[in-house]
Amino acid sequence: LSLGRVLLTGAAGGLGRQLRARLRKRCSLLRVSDVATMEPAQAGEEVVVAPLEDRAAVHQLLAGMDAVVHLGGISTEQPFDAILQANIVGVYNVYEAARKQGVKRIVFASSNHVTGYYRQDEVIDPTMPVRPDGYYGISKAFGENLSRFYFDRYGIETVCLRIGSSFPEPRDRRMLATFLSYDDLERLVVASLTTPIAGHTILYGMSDNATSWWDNTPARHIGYRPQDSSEPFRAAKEAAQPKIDPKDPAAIYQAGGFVHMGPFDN
Ligand code: NAI
Ligand code: 15L
Repeated sequence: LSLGRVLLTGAAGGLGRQLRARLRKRCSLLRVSDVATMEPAQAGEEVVVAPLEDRAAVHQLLAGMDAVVHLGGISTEQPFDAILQANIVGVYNVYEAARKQGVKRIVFASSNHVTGYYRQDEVIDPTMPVRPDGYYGISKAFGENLSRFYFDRYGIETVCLRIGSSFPEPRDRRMLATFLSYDDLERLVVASLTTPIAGHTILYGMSDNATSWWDNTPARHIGYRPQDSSEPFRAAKEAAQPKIDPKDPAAIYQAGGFVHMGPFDN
């Protein structure tokens, strides 16, 4: 089943490089974009350097596409002005371009930091109110709300992936709960692109971890079935990292160390 003509933003990043290699063989055309330098185009690819805050450039990026996987933007907590341009103006440009260019489905890389101020001793689902842990999480909540508006008003479908921690392996104890393997990331993105009716859906991007803070039951219709788990990494991670102080906010809140980032003097 071909995924058709797909735009991948953030293609120079950690997840972008993974998904580029994995999606390439499934698309009739994969257009990849970033503000940073990317590998040259292979067969079936187009490579376009474009900043997301450049409205005209983003409108060109979406021309002729069937779907977008929007990973581009700032991926950690940073000063508001930087987040405003890359993540807030950037995601607005993507949705306005989708409306004008007739693109009907978007997979939006949101983040668990939309709900980072829930506690590590509670299990939440995607229907619960957001509790962002910084400007970065707020920008992702903006993207989720913006995409809901573009669905309600214009019928553009979006699957918002509140990605946990997607790296080659969990980096610390916290990531035993939040880990998303690269293979499961691919499964999640492919399910989001191919499910017959996506509507507007929010779900957490996680593997089938033994410990978890998130319940994806409200998004079962997407058909995502994780096959990996953080469990094989548990013994090594627990041996490498002493238990952190339970009074430390980084151990209390799902955000982990993000609660210690900022404030910034702009
Ligand atoms: P990354 O930081 O490695 O990649 C992001 C890419 O976006 C970079 O290549 C960067 O050059 C590009 N970018 C930044 N500002 C831009 C702008 N103004 N215009 C055009 N391109 C711009 O991040 P990573 O890990 O690959 O994450 C991809 C997406 O997934 C991000 O949106 C991130 O917020 C989200 N995410 C990732 C998680 C993870 O565990 N890796 C967890 C939660 C969310
Ligand atoms: C994110 O949103 C970040 O992009 C990523 O770098 C990780 O820190 C991840 O969340 C996490 O919460 O572990």
